[in-house]
Parts: sequence; structure tokens; C-alpha cells
Amino acid sequence: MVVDCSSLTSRARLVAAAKGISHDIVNVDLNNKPDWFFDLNPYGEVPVVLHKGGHVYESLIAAEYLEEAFPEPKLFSDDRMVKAHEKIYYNHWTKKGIPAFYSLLKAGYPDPEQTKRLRDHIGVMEEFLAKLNKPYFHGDSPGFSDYMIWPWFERMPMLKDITEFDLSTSNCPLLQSWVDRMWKDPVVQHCKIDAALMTQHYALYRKGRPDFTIGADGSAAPSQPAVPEALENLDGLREAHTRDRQKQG
Ligand SMILES: N[C@@H](CCC(=O)N[C@@H](CS)C(=O)NCC(=O)O)C(=O)O
Repeated sequence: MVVDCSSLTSRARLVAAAKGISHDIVNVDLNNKPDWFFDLNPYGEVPVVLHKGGHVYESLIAAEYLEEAFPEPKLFSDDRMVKAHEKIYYNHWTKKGIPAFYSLLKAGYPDPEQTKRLRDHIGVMEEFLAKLNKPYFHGDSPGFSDYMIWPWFERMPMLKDITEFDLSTSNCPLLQSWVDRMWKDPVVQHCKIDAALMTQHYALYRKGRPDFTIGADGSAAPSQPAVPEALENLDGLREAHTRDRQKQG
């Protein structure tokens, strides 16, 4: 099971789809986090993967868990050096690219400083692809690193709607070709979120909190039906020592 929110494509969902893992999705309204959610992740963040009576949070750790627990098809290369480089690529995007992405989004207009910051980190991703000389960060086909980086590139049209940031004018032809190829990937197609709903979701980002319930009726990602009942009904998943937290208020 993947605990997630309806309006975003998560790394965990992409890996689960790539491996054909049969799973349920429970969407959480992150503006009104249920008590049980903190039993699963003390940070109160999605995604969380539930498997074999345990749960794993932090998107990279959860995705790595799925890669190891469901070895086929392998998304990482067997070659240790290739694998290490894939980690370098998505580590850079995670440490530098994602914060730059959200800083610009938070500005909510074409802020020159934040635009340059994001462009610089996109430039680093472009250089990675240039040195690699392969169509994907994984190599000749999409793999683990591609799915770790993709969710923010799926969000680029939304970023353009809100801040006018245009990837196609960012002088990154290799990355632009990667994006075009990724859009054709069946896994990406399966997980994709309706672009207009995503913009609707993030339009409130600057003012405080995005609307995390958008698309919870299945309209955002119709190919990935979410579990309708609240996880609160699944009491067995709660940790015994926190089971009374709600009652105590
Ligand atoms: N480092 C975390 C970050 C996850 C994260 O920020 N998730 C957002 C989804 S938009 C979230 O759950 N936000 C809830 C909140 O900030 O209250 C990860 O990689 O899993």
C-alpha cells in the first residue's frame, strides 16, 4: 500500500508501477492530517509505503525499499559504478534542484534570482546527460534515477503556468529530449496527474497550503484508483503505543 496525496505523482508510485506491484493507494489531505498518519511517519509527509506489516517513509528510502523487496524488473544497474552515478544525479536534483524549484514556485512570479538558481541546477542535470551520452539517466532505458527525478519535470508545465518558467527556453536540449521521452514511458503515463488539476493544487502554494484534496475523487490520476475508506478503519496498521492518541486529544 502507498499512502500518498492525490494531486502529485510520487517516486514511490512510479517505482511501484514500474515493477507492476499490485498496491492500494490511500490519499491523505495534508492540510488535515489524520492522527494515524503520524504513526506511519513522524514528519507527517507522504509518501509512505506499507508492506508486510511495516512502513517506510522518506521517498528515496521508500523507493529503494521497493527496489530491493521487489527485485524484478531491476531498476538499478548491476554495475556498481553506474548505480553510484545514478545516485549522484538524483542526489543533486534532490539537494539542489528541488529546493530551487519550490523557491521559484513560492515566489509565484518570474523572480530573476530564483529563475537563475533553477536554471543553474537544470544546467547541471543537462551536463550529467551530456557526459553520460545516453538518453536516460539510467542509460538506454528509464530506470531508478529517472523515476527519482521525474516528478518535478512532470510539474514543469504547472511551474510555467504560475511563474512563466519555461524549460524549453532553458538551453537544455538533452534534458528536453529526456522529458519528451519520459512522457512516452508507459509508467509515467500510468502515474500522470492531470496538468490543470496540478496547477489548481499549487496555485494556493504561496498563500500557505496547496489544496491536497484536488483529484481525490480519482479525476487527477484516473489510472490509479485510490482506496476510498479512511485508513483509520484499518486499525491493525496502527502501532499499539499510539493507538489511544486520538482519545487523549
Ligand atoms: N523528504 C521527504 C519530503 C516529502 C514531502 O515534502 N512531501 C510533501 C508532499 S507535497 C508532504 O508530505 N508535505 C506535507 C507537509 O509539508 O505538511 C521525502 O522525500 O519523502
